Formats: sequence, structure tokens, C-alpha cells
Amino acid sequence: MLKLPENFESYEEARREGFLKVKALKERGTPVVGIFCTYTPIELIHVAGAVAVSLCGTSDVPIPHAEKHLPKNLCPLIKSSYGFAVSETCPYFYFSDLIVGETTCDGKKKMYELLGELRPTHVMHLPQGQDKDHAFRYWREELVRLKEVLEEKFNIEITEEILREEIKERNHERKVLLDFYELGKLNPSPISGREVNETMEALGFQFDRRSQCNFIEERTRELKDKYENELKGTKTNRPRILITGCPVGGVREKVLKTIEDSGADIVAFENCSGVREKMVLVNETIDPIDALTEKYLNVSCSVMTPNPRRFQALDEMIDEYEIDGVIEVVLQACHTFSVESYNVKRFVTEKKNKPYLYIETDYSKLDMGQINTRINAFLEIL
Ligand code: BJ8
Repeated sequence: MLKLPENFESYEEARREGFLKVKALKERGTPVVGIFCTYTPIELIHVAGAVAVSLCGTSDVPIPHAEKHLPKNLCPLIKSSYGFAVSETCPYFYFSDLIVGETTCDGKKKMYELLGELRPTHVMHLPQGQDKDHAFRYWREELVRLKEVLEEKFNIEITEEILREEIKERNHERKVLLDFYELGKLNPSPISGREVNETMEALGFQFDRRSQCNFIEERTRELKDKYENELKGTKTNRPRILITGCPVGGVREKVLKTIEDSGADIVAFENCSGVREKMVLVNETIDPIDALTEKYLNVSCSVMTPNPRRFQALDEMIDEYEIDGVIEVVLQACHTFSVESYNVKRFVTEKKNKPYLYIETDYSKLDMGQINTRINAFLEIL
């Protein structure tokens, strides 16, 4: 069983410490922009002189507050995010000068209307597909509008030059993070999936981007050495699992920990808790707004119809990470991922000839026993 490093900062620790860091930034006059989604062109927020902080809720604690305004049968990520906001229990929301959301799923886009009553909220309208000619023009227009909103809000001019510099810097960060993720390609893997997931999500609360990169580069080096010196050439009977579907930050203990405690290694995440956004860099040679439009339009989320890029990513990842089984995690009432799961199952079992398990869950602990049983039964057949 792979152990977490001694200096490992859990997601919760990072989130808690981030409160003080964001407060200090605010006191120095740095604006804070709250975000929710991988479609957010984060480069524009950085060049506006702001820090971007994730407001995606991963706890069931604030959900009862949300259910006073929202239906019970709604995705827990949406209810948790809104519950933190409406109960004023999330300092990141409290410190946000602006919220940027996108019209991804129906639940989120309607929730933003309510959020707009609590904080200034700008919603980018996302095309529903990627391949029609006008999708690019439409999304580009939305990026230009966001740039103007940020310029006006923070009284700053975003020039082409600073945007180009930011794109380079962010591409460098993506390469560093991808290198870390790709440790999972080593067999046996030197890193646990839980560490990968917590480390990546904790980064959302660390605002010194240079030291973040240094930390990740150092950890990647350590783990490569560990593989070379201790693991290379050895065999393990732990099956290699790929996680796909919805973001899993809110079910980390219930699903990810159970998988690893039950004897498997999570070596890859094809979801927004993983490489989805990191695999493709922003083109540094063309107009920067065109480049960002292209980059973010092509995120392979199930809110797009059709969504061929997800299947392409699954195809490549199952081979490159030597996957033995795929587990899809869908959050309750997430219709796009839930409907798409039929095709994912067919693709994984028929085209890739790999076992597939579908788990639909929420942030409560009620189904822990059932999930445990299903995961153990699935691992038995691998
Ligand atoms: S790019 S995965 S972060 S939308 S909130 S769609 S789980 S019902 S989070 Fe997402 Fe952006 Fe896509 Fe990634 Fe479903 Fe819940 Fe909606 Fe959700």
C-alpha cells in the first residue's frame, strides 16, 4: 500500500491555511475572483491582477442551507457550493470581489442567478458543442466580454503582451502538473491516487504559483527516484484503476480511499480532478484570445454535445496508463454524465475490453456500506 509523504498537506489543511493567505492578499489589495469550472479562462483572471480561487463545494455540511432554496434532488456539488455561499461559512466566497461562472449544466447556471444576489457574478455563456463553426466565434465573444468585465471591475488594461506572458507561464505550470500526473504511468505506480487528487485540489488554495511549481517538481523528482530505486522491475497484484465522470473532491473518502484501501491503485483520473485540462497547452504562436478560446472550448466535459474528445482521452489513457478497470463516479442528479455513462460503459467494455463500474452517489455517508461492497466485488473480478 502506498503511503502519503510526511510533509503531505491534505486538501482540508490546505483549504484551511488558504483562508489566512487569501485574507492577507485581500489586505494587500489583491482582488479575489471565485471560480467553479475547468472552462474558466483563468489566464484572463490572473492578468487582471486577481487571484482565482475555487468555490466548488466538497462538503455535505452546508447542504441543508442550500436546500432551503434549491431542490433536494440536485447535484451535491451545486448544493454544497451554494450552501457555503448562502450561509456565509466560506471565507473564499466571502472575500470574492467577483464570481465567474459558465452555463455548463442546468443546475449550475440557475444556481448562479441566486448567487448573483449575494455577490457580483458574471456568467459566461458556453456553446453546447465544440465543432460547429459558430461555436468558436460565440465563445471568443464571451472571452472578450469577460476581459472587458475584468478590466472595468479592477480598473486595469489587459494588453496582448501581458496575456502572452501569462499564457507561457500557465503552460509551464501545466507541464509541471502533467509530469506529476504521469507518474501514474509508471508500473508499479510510485504514488497513490489519493495523493494525486488531494495535491492537485489543494493547489487551488496556494497562491504563490512559483513555489507551487517548485514543490510539485521536487515531489515528482522524489517519486521518480523512488520508482527507479525501489519499484522498477518489481511486480504488484494491485489492479490499476482509472477514474472518470464527475469531479470527486466531495467523495474522496467514500470512493477513492475505499478503492485504494480495498487493494487497487488509482493511477489515472480522466475527469476534472485530473488531467482533463492539462493535456492540451494553449497555443503560444497565435492571437492570445483566439488561443484561449480554442483551448477552453475543447475541454471534454459531458456538458458538450457530442463529446468525442472524452472518448479519445479515455482511449489513449486506458492504453498509456495500462488500466485494468474503469470506475465512473457520477454525482446524484448530474444528468449529462449520467446519460453519457451508457456510451462510456459501451466504449470501455466493448472497444477497450476492460471491466467498468458505475457508481452514482452524493456527499452523504448513507451509502458507504453499499459502495464498499460494490467496489470490493468489482476488484474481485479484476
Ligand atoms: S468541465 S465536470 S468542472 S462542468 S455541477 S456538471 S457534477 S450536475 S462539475 Fe464540472 Fe466544469 Fe464539466 Fe468539469 Fe454534473 Fe454537478 Fe453540473 Fe458538475
